[in-house]
Amino acid sequence: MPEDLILIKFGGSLITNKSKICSPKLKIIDELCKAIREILSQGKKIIIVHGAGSFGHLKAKKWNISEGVDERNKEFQYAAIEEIRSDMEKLNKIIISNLKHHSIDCNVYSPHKNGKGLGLAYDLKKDFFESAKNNVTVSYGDVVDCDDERKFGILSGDDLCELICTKFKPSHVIFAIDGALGLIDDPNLPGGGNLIKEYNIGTKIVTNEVSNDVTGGMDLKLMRATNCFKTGSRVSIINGNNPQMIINAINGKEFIGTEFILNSPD
Ligand code: IP8
Repeated sequence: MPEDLILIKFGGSLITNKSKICSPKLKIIDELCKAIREILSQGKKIIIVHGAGSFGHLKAKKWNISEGVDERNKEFQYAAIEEIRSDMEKLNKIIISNLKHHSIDCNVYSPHKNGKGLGLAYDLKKDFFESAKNNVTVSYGDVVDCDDERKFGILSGDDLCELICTKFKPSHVIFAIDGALGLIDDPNLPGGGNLIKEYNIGTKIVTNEVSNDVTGGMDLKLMRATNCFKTGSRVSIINGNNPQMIINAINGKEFIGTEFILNSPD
């Protein structure tokens, strides 16, 4: 396992205003990129995967893109796919230019241009990370084609994270989220529930995310994060609005968030 390869997922709600179409959160994107600079300066290699937020989910939901082709609406769907892919490229460019602003040069891996297949069936290419400029590769959730009757669908950034773990075995995977300090035991409890500091994988928790997401929201994230942990990576879920916590976690310092663990039953 490459000790120095870190995978960071920027959640879509962290980097965009989810309910306002194509609305980036520029300040937090800038702060996250600054944190990436610091992590790189410690000699780490980094893969960044970003979610879609309001650059992807709103139109994908309107045209049912995650369900595949609908013969009655396919013209509208294909037009929407063009728009979503272009919107995702715009969001990606915002992140890339921010990285550049912090003197970070990177490779971009656009999922729909480089592969096919939905969810874990996506054929992530071997050169995904190998040719990384300055040891940074950036990719993102996207609308991708597939060979079955659905013809297309959504590849979530969370799916990509699990695929990357299987192939490249990063030492640490960080899911940077918005809206909570990490995993919460039960968001329906008075006060919004309690932070789970150590999440013993497999433990059932309540997630109440009803959102505009066409991918699985927190449930998918939890499943993908658990599977990343099972490939041998360290996994943490951290509120990305305080990027110092990401740096602390990577450096083995105390941080606020959730650390995945495996406590075998006695
Ligand atoms: O936000 C979804 O990626 P995610 C991609 O990482 C699209 O789940 C285009 C909705």
